[in-house]
Amino acid sequence: MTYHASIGVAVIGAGRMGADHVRRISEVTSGAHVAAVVDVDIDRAKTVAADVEGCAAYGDVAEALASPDVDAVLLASPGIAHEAALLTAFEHDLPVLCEKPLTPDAVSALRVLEAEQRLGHRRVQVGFMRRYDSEYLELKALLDSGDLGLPLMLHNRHRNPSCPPDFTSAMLINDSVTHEMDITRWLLGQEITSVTVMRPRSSVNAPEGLADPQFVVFETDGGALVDVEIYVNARYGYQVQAEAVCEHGTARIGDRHDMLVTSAGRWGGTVTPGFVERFAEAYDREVQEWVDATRRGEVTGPSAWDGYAVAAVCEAGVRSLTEGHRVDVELVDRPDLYR
Ligand code: ISE
Repeated sequence: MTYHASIGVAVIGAGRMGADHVRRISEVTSGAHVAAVVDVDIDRAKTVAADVEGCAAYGDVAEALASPDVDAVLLASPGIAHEAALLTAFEHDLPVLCEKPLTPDAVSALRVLEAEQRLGHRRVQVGFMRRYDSEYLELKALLDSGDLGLPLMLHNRHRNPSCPPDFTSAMLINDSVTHEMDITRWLLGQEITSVTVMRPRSSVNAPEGLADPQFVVFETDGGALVDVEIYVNARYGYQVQAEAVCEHGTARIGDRHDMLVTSAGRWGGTVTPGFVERFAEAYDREVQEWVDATRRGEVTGPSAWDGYAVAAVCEAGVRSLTEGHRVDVELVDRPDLYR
């Protein structure tokens, strides 16, 4: 087995997530360094690269990935640009940690699956980072142990303080509930077979025309029922909670209180302001495990199949939101590479 001392990572996309990953790889992760920062806005790439010694800035993905200094790719550009970047990475047989979504829709996700199958081995890990959160890991271990019997229901709450100005009603599904789609499939080891999206009246906090909050129900091929409350303008902070209801007990995560203060007739703790803070440890663990696997010459974590399956569930979800009824999820047969 070849073990690489330090892998050179090209970070594609120098926005909020990309810049955070550059910082993480430079300051937190061991066994990797940022060799290149790529952004269509070359000035933005230069600004982020300037903080890292020996790091090159590029405006073009193909040029960056052809560099002999690049051993792996962290893809943090907008989803619309993922397919082209993934196919370029495949040309160089480079491992890729691809921030969600794999691609914006199931048809393009299938093209990525097909290209990866032509390589004959997995190259892509999709950035569903909740799988690396210590509380979700604990819940997964408990469910897998079978101590509580079979999971029957999963209740999820997902609240953001506010959403970007260009957020649409469909993005509550595609950009936010996408995490619960992945976590449901992973925690239960089941595929989602249908999605129903319901909408209460919109919050006064939501921008005009945005259907926020929404209430989403998944059915699974293992007979479980899953609900997700998504509310992206909750104002008070960032909160993600899950409760599994099993045959012999329940398990709940996400209450997250460290210090509790009692004073002036009230008691309580604090709520994290956003997902970067709430899932900081999960992002660190995700990137470290990706780097460790890459150095061993392996690919682990959520696969391109997981990215495709979630894209298919998103499509059913958006249809349910617009058409107002339950929509079945259509999946192709799982290829051998992903079994
Ligand atoms: C954002 O893109 C994320 O990935 C966050 O984890 C999620 O909480 C948020 O709703 C999304 O917009």
